[in-house]
Amino acid sequence: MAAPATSISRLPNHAQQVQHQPDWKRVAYLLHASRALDDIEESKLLPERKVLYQFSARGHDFAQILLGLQLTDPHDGVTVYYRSRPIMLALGTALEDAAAGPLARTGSFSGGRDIGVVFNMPGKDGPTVLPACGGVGAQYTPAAGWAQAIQYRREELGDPSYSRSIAVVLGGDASVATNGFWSALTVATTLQLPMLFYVEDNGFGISVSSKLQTPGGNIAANLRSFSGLTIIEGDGTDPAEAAERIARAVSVVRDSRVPVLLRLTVPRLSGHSGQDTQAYKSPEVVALERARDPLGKLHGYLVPNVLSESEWNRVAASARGDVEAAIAGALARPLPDPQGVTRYVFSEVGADGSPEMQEQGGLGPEGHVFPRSSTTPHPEGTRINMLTAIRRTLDAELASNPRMVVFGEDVGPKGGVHGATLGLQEKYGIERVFDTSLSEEGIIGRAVGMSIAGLLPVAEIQFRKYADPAAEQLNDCGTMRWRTRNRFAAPIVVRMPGGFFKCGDPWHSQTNEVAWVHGIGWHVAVPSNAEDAVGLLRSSLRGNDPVIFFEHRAMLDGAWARRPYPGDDYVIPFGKARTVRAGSELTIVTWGAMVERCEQAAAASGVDVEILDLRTLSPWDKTAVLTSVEKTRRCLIVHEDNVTAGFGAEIAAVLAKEAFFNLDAPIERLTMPDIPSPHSPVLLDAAVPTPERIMRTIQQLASV
Ligand SMILES: Cc1ncc(C[n+]2csc(CCOP(=O)(O)OP(=O)(O)O)c2C)c(N)n1
Ligand SMILES: [Mg+2]
Repeated sequence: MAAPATSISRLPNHAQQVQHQPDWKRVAYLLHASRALDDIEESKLLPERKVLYQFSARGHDFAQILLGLQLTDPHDGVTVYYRSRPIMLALGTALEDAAAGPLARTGSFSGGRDIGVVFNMPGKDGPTVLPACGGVGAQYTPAAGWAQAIQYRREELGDPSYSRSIAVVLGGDASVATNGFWSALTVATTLQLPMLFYVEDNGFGISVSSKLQTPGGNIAANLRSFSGLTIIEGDGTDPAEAAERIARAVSVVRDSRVPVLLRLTVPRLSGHSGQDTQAYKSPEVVALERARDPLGKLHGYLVPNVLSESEWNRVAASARGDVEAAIAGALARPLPDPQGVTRYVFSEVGADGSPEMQEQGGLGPEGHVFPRSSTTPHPEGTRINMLTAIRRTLDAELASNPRMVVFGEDVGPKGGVHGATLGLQEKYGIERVFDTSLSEEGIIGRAVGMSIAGLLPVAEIQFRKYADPAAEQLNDCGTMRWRTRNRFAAPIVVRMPGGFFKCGDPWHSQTNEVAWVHGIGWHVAVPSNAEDAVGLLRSSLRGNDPVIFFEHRAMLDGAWARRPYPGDDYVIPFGKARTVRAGSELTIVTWGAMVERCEQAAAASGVDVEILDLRTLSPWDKTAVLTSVEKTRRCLIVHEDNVTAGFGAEIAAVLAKEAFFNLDAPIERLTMPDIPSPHSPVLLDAAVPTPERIMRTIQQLASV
């Protein structure tokens, strides 16, 4: 057996004695199985169009298998990417399931909803593989969230079974150029989280050289002076070296609870995906890559010292036979049922009335029981502003739910730039209420990882516009339940202030709440006053779906929005509009800061106006709107967001179809024009609907 290769820089001494002899026969079997899957897909199933999207792992496979066999702790969490099938096999994915994914059959990890190599695996009997994403770099920050949740569950929730658990993220050499990589690296190193960054460097991102992803092409070399990070490098095709490096990297993270970056060089022996001819690689490069094939090297390493030639051949034949049987089994599985394609966007209730719970993610699967809720307000004391109402609700829920954590930029000692978390860190400690690095992708991706690890993350985005850098994580969070066919969900709550205040501007005053209504899987709440903020926020914090909770800046301390605190058990179910004012001649549908303005306008208009405050836009109360419009026969929709494809367009479309014969006038919209929010109060008044303009529009519409 070859001796381990020499040690590398910056390793703690204890790691020098790491045991790294894997079960080589098992490694050989898994490697042959992975090759057989790739081979049959590439040579048969892809040309036959039974597999539509193929990603070969040839060359990456060997080292991934070694890594997977090291991940034995039941609370290890792994985020993978599209070239990660070998590690899935090593972690226990059955061959038939692994084959069924690319064939888009039932029973696979997405039931034909997602590309076959975009894996997930709930952690019932071992490590969790968090739902993979197609976006390169998206895998990093959820892994950091998992790592932080390990610490939280061990230290705050006092669960010693997390003492040696780690988070592992797999990524390619091009992925190190992404925001997600740098965001997760910052989180893991500043907080010293037990997280392994496993970089599979094949020199290419599709066709682009790694020299364009990081200067000189070697991320490990560039990160050598990065504080708080242990770097290990090696050849991912050399059996002895790869086994030693991987065992060492895992053991440093497990034992020392610190982040490690392990960069292994590997050849990509096939095209990037089934469609890629690799015409951009010279024959010399292809030949050099072939010469590095880890399968040949493993054969040379094991035969005859560990396995005889005939044993090796038997292992290869049995893996091939098992894969052929698995593919036959997968092909015999039914195709997905088209009738079910719209299911599991949100949590669903079964025939017996109990939730059809996701297997993993959020509080539900672990049986968390919330205190009693009430839909009846019990107003207490004097009126408080919306900001205090939000803070008090967070406080009450933090007190009763040890799995809840609140975080974002400046939410710690400062209490948030708007003051919503003032005093909460002092009361609940730095582990439960904490500042984050300035990376919205890091905030949301971390929240996703924490949620999958069974916590309730409540993330603050400082201003709505600054959710933009987190767009990918927000999207992937919302679609998770559907993508995984209810195996996983990440019910996180994202609070974000926005809208105009005393003035506007293109950065702090955007509303654009419609983006998440259009996005998949998000509930969207837009409270207009303190009482509704309490009820809607508590519903969000006790729900089982991700929520965007929009806090309008003008209402946070607005006098009109003040209400008495409605009690620590008060909840408002989503999708229930509030009738702000009953009337018979015209319906206004509105929400957020426009509710107050509509009320003023209606009072001065001389028209008998009914005002509905939708309170939530996803879901929205269609029944209330249709019932009101059937009565008044006129509808004005008022919102602060831009007009084109604003949420008013959706309401108008539904009314045009479902209330067509009940309308006496065209549906009218009064909104901001299609411009960013202007700064000068004079310009702002010209853009955002004012009570005067709303009043005039009411009068015009009433006279049609
Ligand atoms: C955000 C994003 N941008 C672009 C793509 C298209 N894309 C898919 S894989 C890939 C290259 C990734 O290369 P690397 O990280 O080195 O992994 P490898 O495929 O080489 O293993 C690109 C550009 C994507 N999936 N996601
Ligand atoms: Mg690459």
